[in-house]
Order: sequence, then C-alpha cells, then structure tokens
Amino acid sequence: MEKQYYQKEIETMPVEKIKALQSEKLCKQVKHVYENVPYYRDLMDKKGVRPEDIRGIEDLHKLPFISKSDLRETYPYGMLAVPLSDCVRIQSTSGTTGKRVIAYYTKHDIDLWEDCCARAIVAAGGTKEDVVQVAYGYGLFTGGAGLHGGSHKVGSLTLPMSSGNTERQIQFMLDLKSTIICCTPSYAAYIGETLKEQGYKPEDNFLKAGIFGAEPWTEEMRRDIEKSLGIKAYDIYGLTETSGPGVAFECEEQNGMHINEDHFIAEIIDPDTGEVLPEGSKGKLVFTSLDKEAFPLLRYRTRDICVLSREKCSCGRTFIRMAKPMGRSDDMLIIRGVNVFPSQIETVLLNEGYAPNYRIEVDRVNNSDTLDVYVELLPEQLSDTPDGVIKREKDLSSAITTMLGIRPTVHLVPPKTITRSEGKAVRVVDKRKLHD
Ligand code: DLL
Repeated sequence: MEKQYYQKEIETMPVEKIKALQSEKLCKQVKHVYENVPYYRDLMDKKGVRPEDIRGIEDLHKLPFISKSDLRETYPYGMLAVPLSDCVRIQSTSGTTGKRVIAYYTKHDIDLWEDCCARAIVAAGGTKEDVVQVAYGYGLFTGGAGLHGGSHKVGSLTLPMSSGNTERQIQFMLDLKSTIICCTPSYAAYIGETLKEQGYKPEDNFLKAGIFGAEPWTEEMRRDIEKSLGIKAYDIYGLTETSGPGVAFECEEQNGMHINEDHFIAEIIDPDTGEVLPEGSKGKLVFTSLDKEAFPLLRYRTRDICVLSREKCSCGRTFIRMAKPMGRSDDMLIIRGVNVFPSQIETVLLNEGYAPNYRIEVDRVNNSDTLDVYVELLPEQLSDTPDGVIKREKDLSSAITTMLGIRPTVHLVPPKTITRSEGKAVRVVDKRKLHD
C-alpha cells in the first residue's frame, strides 16, 4: 500500500532543505520576538545578542535559554508577541507543579498546531473513513483540543468524548465503531482492563490504532495496551508551551517520534552546563518555535530527558526523531543516592506479568530513604497462600533491585485498590518533600 502522509512534501523534505527552511524562519522569529516581547529583548540585550547576529540555525546557540520560571515570571501576558485582540484561544497546563502556564494562540497558530496533530493521525493510519474517539481531557488542557482539531483536518468523524466516564466511553466506542482512540496511555490501559471485565475480547472492538501521550510510558506498557485493545499504539509528544500535542509523533515504525522540524528546532543540552550535545547524546530537550505568532519560544528548556536521532526512517519521513522521553528531570527520584525513574520500575512490573497499576512511595526514616512499591495482585493470584504472596513480593523486590541497584519493599495489594487514571497518572508519592 502507498504510504500516507498529511503533508507529504514537507514531511519527506530532504534534510538540507529542512535546515535551510529552519534558518530562514529562525531569523524572522527572532526578529518578531525581539521587536514585540520586551522580556526577551532584555534577555537578549543582557547577553549582547541582536537579531542581526542570528543568520541561521548555526547561530542558535547564541540565544539565551528560557525556562518555566521565565513563563511564571511573565504570567499571564508578559510573553505575548501580538496584540491580545489578535488571539483567539487560550490553553493552559494543569498547574500541578506551581503556577499555571498560559499559552495563547492566533488563528494561524491554531491552524499550524492542528496540522501537526493531523500529521500524527495520518501517521497512525487515520483517514477520512475513520472514527476518532478523543478521550483526552477537553478544556484548558491541550490534549482534547489538539487531537480534535487534527481529526477535523484529516476529515475523520470526530467523537469528542473527553476523558472519564469510562462506561459511556466504552459504549460509544462499540456502538459508533471507533477505529482510533486518543488518550493518555494510563487511561488506555484502564479502558482495556474495563473492556475485559465486561467480558469483551480485544477483537470485539473496531479500534485499529491509539495515539497516546502526555505522560511517560514504557515499551512494556505499549505491548500491554496493544494486546488488551487489539491495536497498534502510537506515541505522541508535546507540551502546552509549544502549543500542545503534535510537536512529535510516531510513524508505523514505532521507533521514536518524528519532530515537526518545519515548526520547531530541537536541541539536546547538558542539563548542568547548558552545552549543546551532539546527536545521539542523552540530555534535556530544548525547543525553539519557528512559526508561532502569539507565544513564540526561543530555546525553551523542557524538563524532558531524551535522545535525538537522524537515522533514516523507512516511513520516508525525514524529520529527526526523539526517543521516548525517560520522564522529566523532576520525575527522577534520588533514593539513597541512586537515580531512579518510575519508568524503570514500570518496566520490571510489566515484564514480571503484573498490570500497570502501581504506586511508588518514597520516604525518609531515621535519615535513610525508603522505597515502597505497591502493585496489585492479578485476580488469578488471589487464591495464593500467604506464603505464596510473600514469595511473590520477594521475587519482585529482587527483580527491581537488579534493575535499580537498590532494594525496594514490595507490597502486593488486592486488585482494584490502586486508583485508576483517566488523565495523567500520578504514580509517585514522595513523602520526603512533606518533611523538608
Ligand atoms: O501533555 C500535551 C500533550 C497532550 C501531549 C496530549 C501529548 C498528548 P502538558 O500538560 O503541558 O502538555 O505536559 C507536557 O508532558 O513536558 C512531558 O514531560 C510530558 N509528555 C507529553 N507527551 C509525552 C510523551 C501535554 N509522549 C509534558 N511521553 C512534557 C512522555 C510526555 N512524556
């Protein structure tokens, strides 16, 4: 079958051409920002950089970084680069880690953002024949609005479910024969679990693909969801600051997400020194927007840790790919001096055959860190003897120790006792922060 793209010419553009396009757009974006955002102008003046110093992507490193703290400082409208009357939409982060970040959009900004989401849907096999169930939250969160707009652009029949109300979600999915579902991976796992409980087999639904993102998820989680829903599961990445979902998306290779390089330049930097690292190195992702009118970003430091690769992709897209982010740098736990990502624990749990329902608790007792992992027993394990459960806990603890280098205490708890997620899952409780 012929390969499908939403915007073929752009998505398969030769790399040299992409770079030339980026250079041209970067110069314009820098000028736009310098002239219209006093906060940026001050930052650039302090660094001694003027718009005419930026003649192409090779000069990108001269620009100052910005981070979430700059956005907080300029809340709500300090980063606005056009008159507010030219804006048609506001979206926002959930604000779980402090003051909300507000993103504003002109009509043009929305148009390009929706194109990015449309590219993701087509890369996942979407066409106008599909029924796209959008089960990301609608409202201020960018997930619902972004995929909704993308689905319209593709011409698919869009089902604006929003997240939650799982019974109704499933009823509509089956009655209206949804073929593509968009939601967080943790919610997809929950829907799969509920379908099974209701007696449905994976082949009883009409889904062929899912477009999942907004939180870190492992390859093991992907396999689990693909099995339970009988679909191919595609990753999608983005953040409110860069518009929302669709900064990067997976193709049928499922081997990293193509970054929409006609709209964004990605860099990987050393989180401590800010030095730009060569392709293939692990570091923090930094994005520069190239087309955004209302809320442009120059060298925005995300907190996501990731690796980029320009290796050729068989799908024909030439955009650079980002590996699955390992999680945000602030999700990383330092336990007894060891760096621990929740995703490492998830990998072990799923490899050992458990479901992705778990909670990680970290505390400090007598000046020593403790790590407790709560995971649900599978229904068929409920009949285990107490000794059998203790043995399972020990085995799981050993498997996690092999992965992390530190030993957790594992608690196997009855099925259905760990709260399910309808949006971004909260898996870690760090009680040490309460004592500090
Ligand atoms: O989560 C936008 C989005 C909506 C992306 C729907 C994909 C799908 P924020 O709420 O601002 O925006 O959160 C952005 O979520 O910096 C990452 O840490 C994390 N994140 C987003 N996508 C992925 C992903 C939306 N595919 C933050 N894998 C980002 C891992 C992700 N982490």
